[in-house]
Amino acid sequence: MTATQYLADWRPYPFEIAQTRLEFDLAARATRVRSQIAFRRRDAGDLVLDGAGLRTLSLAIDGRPLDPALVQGERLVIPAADLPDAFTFSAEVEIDPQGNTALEGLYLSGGIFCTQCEAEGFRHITWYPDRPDVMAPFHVTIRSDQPVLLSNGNPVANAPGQAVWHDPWPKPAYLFALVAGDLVAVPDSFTTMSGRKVALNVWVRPGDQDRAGYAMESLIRSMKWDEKAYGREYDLDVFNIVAVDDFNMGAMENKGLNIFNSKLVLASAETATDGDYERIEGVIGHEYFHNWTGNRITCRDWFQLCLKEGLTVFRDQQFTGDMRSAAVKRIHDVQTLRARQFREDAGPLAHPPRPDRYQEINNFYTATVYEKGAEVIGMLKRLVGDEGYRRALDLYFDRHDGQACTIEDWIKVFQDATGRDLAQFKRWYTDAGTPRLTLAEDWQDGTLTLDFRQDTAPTPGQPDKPPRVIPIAIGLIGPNGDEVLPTTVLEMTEARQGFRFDGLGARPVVSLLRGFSAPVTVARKIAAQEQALLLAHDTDAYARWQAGHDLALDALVARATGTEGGAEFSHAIGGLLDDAEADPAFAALCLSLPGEEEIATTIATRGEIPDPDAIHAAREGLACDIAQAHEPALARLYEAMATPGPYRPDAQGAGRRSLRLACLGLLSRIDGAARAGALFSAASNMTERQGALECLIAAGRDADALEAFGQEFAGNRLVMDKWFMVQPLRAAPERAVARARALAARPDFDWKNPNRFRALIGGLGANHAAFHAADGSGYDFTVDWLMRLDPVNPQTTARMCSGFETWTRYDATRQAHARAALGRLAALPGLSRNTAEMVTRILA
Ligand code: 0A1
Ligand code: ZN
Repeated sequence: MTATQYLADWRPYPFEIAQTRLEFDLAARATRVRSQIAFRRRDAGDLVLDGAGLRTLSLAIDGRPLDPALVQGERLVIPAADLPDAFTFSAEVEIDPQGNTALEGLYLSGGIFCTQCEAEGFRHITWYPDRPDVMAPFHVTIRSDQPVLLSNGNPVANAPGQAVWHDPWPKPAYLFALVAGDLVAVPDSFTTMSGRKVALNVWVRPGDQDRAGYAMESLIRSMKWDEKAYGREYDLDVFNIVAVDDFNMGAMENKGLNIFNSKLVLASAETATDGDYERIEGVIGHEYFHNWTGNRITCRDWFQLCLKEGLTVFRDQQFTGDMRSAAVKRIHDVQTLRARQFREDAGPLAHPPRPDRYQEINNFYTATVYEKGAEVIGMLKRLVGDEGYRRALDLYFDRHDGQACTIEDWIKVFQDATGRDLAQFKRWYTDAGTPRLTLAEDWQDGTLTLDFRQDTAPTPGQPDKPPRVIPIAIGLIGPNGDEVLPTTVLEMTEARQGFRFDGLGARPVVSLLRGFSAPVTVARKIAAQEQALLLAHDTDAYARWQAGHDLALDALVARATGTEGGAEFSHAIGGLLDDAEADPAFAALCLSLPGEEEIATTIATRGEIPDPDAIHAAREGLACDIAQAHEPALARLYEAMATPGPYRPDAQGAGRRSLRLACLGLLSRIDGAARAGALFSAASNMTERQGALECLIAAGRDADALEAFGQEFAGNRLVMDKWFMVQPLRAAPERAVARARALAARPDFDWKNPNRFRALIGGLGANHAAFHAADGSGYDFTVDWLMRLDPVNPQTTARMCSGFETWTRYDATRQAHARAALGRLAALPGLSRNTAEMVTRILA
């Protein structure tokens, strides 16, 4: 059993590092790493270093060899008594990059040497204080016959067979990176606001250059944006981005040398969708923005992860909002938060944005730390205003540059910059769970009284939930559709609190939680006609969309639980379609019905047991009814939203294509997927081709298209990932598991590649009715593959366990199947610490 780490146990490291020198002699099976670390004592204590899976060849202090018996498992402890106040620790170790299938530390991806050190990967490279509060300048020498040799910082020397890099900015080991391989650069440059010329490179495999241009453009936009929006300038002579095919996550912000999953770099009209382009821009921005929020100012310990991640997600969301449509971006972000974070917060894996304990830190790169962490910052900004936010951020950068910080430091800069007491606000960081906001309204003689209550259900280890500060942005819409109160932020601090609005002529409709001003769920009684009024007239785009979404959700829940529903929604859609062309992206959002997972969550929240098959049937039925009721308008829009001319991945074109595909999705239910078949053959961009293919699969008319697609893109891994993903995802639930099994048996199901594994196993997991098949086949298939992957790649296995986090909300038969499947996984001999922690928490 692994030990739990506690926030309360953090102690300062007793040494600081003046410099870290590393020398690598790269070889696939036996890489030699020599290190020299210049330590200086700061406090009393032993020298404790971390190391895992190293073949240690020598250890020394100031050249005097150390007794190998000082190695205790994954720690090397050198007693304080044996150490002067300043000394150099040196080590030589051997590691096996080719055998490193876990993709943590130094590994090989398609012949390219690369690293992943966050959170605790550096200990797989050499002995080191592998903790984020120990920062040092790095001097790195790489010897290898690979043509391109990269590390962090600035190049010092570069000759065939050897390169030397120096990174002057003190950094923790998790930001170390090394890349060596046969790579080509797409180069450009950027001159910062103070005139520093920075050489930029996006490194890809030969032949992929023509798909790296968008990543480079996104990088330049990110660098400009951070100067303008936050006054943050880049601080080295070079900035390198490398794309690799085997990567556990999206990308990594290593100082001056970002390493990316190739799917977040490579894009062309023929191979990437509008969604892919938007993600590339957002993640390139995210990693770049980490240079200040994460690298220059890092985390004191891993409990503080949301200090860098919540803030950097918040910044990348702002960036995308500025580059594209802010309203559409906000709605997308709310959808993701609800789908992933609310679900996490409501189940056995719930934890606060700043957890106070963990077993395996890699299991805490979660929607709560990232996306809820960002929402919490959005609330702070709403509470202190734009000016206050800017002052606080300026103070944060001034005060903490070069430091490893905590959430307390972060909150204090807001207090100091704005004079506001944030003691109660801090609960958003320390308390898990999504508050539920209940609104009761009273109307009398021109006065509207809003009576709010907040309550949060207990979460694992946190039975009591004191009230939080909730910024509730509202507006009031008169019965004729006019706004009678513009956006006003109510600050709720009590468990129950009332707000009065006097002097109103007629009873208005409350436009609630405008802009999604707090990450809460809402319970209110509102008539369908009032929702329709908001959908038609609300001035806040999020609230408008939400009104339509709630109408749809109510209809779907009614249908899935045996009643009628959908007339009001269908009527409202009629109005929406009439002026859809004015804002196609928004119309597309409104036309896309809530997903089956969300319907299940809503039913469970109302205290009932969701039936996945009934939910699927309800959604199909409503889609069909809408298509039938509005066929002429949908058909007209489908034609009108064609985007002639060369493909451009901008927000405008993407908006038109998203409306076109929303119409196609509905029409395919009633035209035998004829339009989808035609579009699949005619489309020249991947957005429309994939969209059409998904419709064909859902309609069961996919054989020819899949064959053609598979042949055309057999040589393109990223596109074939789509091919593997859309089949289990879109297939009718009764066919999806069999389909997934057949795909898994193919020789090109390269399951050790995380993208391919996630495409197929995750594709099925996202098909709600198939994953939760009543006979347990979805659970069994998934667990069979998790058991196979765990010994090879524990991190990706553990992350994918979260598909099971909702298992207790289903009926007894499904629960029994899920418990049995998870039990098999738990019993796997040698189960990794990562997966063991996840299964234990899910079954608790
Ligand atoms: N810090 C990166 C994401 C990342 C996190 C963990 C990893 O390995 C466990 C890898 C990447 C980011 O936020 O983009
Ligand atoms: Zn990040």
